[in-house]
Amino acid sequence: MIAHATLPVHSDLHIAVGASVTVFVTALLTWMVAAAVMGVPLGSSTGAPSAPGGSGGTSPTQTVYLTIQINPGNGWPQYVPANFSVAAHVPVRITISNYDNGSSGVSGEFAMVRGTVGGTETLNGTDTVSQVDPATVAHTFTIFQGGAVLLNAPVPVAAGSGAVPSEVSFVVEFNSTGIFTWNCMAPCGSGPMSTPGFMTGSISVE
Ligand SMILES: [Cu+2]
Repeated sequence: MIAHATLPVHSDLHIAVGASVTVFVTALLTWMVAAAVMGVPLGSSTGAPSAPGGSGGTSPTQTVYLTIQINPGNGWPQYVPANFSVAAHVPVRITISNYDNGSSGVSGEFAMVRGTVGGTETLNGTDTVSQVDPATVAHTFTIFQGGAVLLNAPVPVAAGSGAVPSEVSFVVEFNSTGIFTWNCMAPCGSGPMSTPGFMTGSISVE
């Protein structure tokens, strides 16, 4: 009777301990991956490291991947994710994969690359450019500050049917913390352009 009574208890205890260890390890791994992605030094409780020590050290570049897709529900183009966080004072590489093959066209101002490191963006992993043909632009990734363009990255259309995305990649470094709103300045539709989560969103610089 006693053996029968105690065994299930022990068994349940083991399951409970195992589950909590699994949850803890999962949480730890999640934090480590997030910390690595965010460029936060492991073991440090504060982010935003300054210039890397030592000569010839590589900068702790963060990487952000954004996708422009057509929302299957309403057919609007949208950036995914639209809202994300980065650390201030470190280079951030933003890579945008665009599956939209429809051109919106932009004015010349928004066909120029502005505010990136080097004043350029890389197209499809090969061509480094400071501007693109305005007629080929599907969307832009643009940040205004005080009425001036702080950042502008034009995103060309995807070729053909859009099965293979066009890719734009650039590096930007935020010098101050805060919430930055980004917009697409290509006239891709009043709905998506005015709706957070589609062609506008926010970057939390921490
Ligand atoms: Cu757009």
